Amino acid sequence: MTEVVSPTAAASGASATERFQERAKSSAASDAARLDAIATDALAALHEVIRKHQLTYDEYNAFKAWLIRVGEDGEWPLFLDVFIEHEVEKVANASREGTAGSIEGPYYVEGAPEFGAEGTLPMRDGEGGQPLRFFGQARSVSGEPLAGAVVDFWQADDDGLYSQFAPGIPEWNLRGRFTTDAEGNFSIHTIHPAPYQIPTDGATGALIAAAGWHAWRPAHLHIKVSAPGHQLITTQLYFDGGEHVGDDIATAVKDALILAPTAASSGAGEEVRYDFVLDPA
Ligand code: MBD
Ligand code: FE
Repeated sequence: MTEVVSPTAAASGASATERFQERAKSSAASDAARLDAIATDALAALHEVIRKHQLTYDEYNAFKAWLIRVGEDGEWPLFLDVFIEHEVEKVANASREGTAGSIEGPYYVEGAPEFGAEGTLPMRDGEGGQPLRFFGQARSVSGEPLAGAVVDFWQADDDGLYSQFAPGIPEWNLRGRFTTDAEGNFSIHTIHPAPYQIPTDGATGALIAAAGWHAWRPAHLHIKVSAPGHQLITTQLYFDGGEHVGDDIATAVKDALILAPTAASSGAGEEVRYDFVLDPA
C-alpha cells in the first residue's frame, strides 16, 4: 500500500472552493422576480424552523459561528454538495429518459488525461484496491450507438481520497477521459474505490458528529458522459452490497445506479458493464 497522508478539512476544502470559483465565474443570475420569490421562500423556511423548535439565542449564535467556520474551512462546496445538491439534481434531471443522473460533488476537475476507447487510469505503483474493469457502450435513447462520446471519469482511491484534494497523490491519479469507439464502446481499467468519509476535522464533520449522524458515502465511481447533439449526463455508480449503499450521507444513490461486478474473465479482480443512454439535446 502507498503511504497515506490524511488531508486536513481546511486543505481539501480550500482546493474545492478554489476549483468551484474558477468554474463558476460565468454563472448567470436569476431575474429579479424569480430571485425575490426564491430568497423569500428560503428565508421563510428557516423562520419556520426557528418557530417550530423555539430556537434560543445560544443556538442562533452557535449557528452563526458554525456558518462562519464552514467558510473558513473552505467547506461550502462539500457541505452544499452533500446536503443540498441531490434535490437540485432531481429537479434538473426529472424529465430524462436515459441514464439516471446523480450529484457531481466537490471533486471534479476538468481536463483529465485523454485515453482512447480503452485504457488504464493513472495509478501509483502498488495502487490499493481490487482491479476493476469498467466497460460499456454509449447510446442514444433511440438505441443508436454513439461513437466519439466522451466518458469523463474520476474516483477516490482505496483510502477514499481524491487526487488534487488530498496531499501526496499524483495530480491525475484515478482520473481520465475516454472516447467511445465506432461501436460506442469504452473500457476503463481501474481499481475498486473505498467508501468516502466526510473529513472529521472540519465544520461539516463537526455538525455530523454533534448531531450523531454517520459521515460516510458508499464507494462510488463518478462519470460525466457527453456526445454531440445530446445532453451531458453527470452521474455516479455504486456497488451492490457495499457499505452505506443504503444510507449515503449525500442521499445520492439510485437503484438504477448500483453495479454488481463479477470475477474478471481475464486477469485479476472484477469487471462490470454499464451502458450510458443519452437524451437528445
Ligand atoms: C464525494 O466524494 C462526493 O462524491 C460527494 C457528492 C460529496 C462529498 C464527497
Ligand atoms: Fe465522490
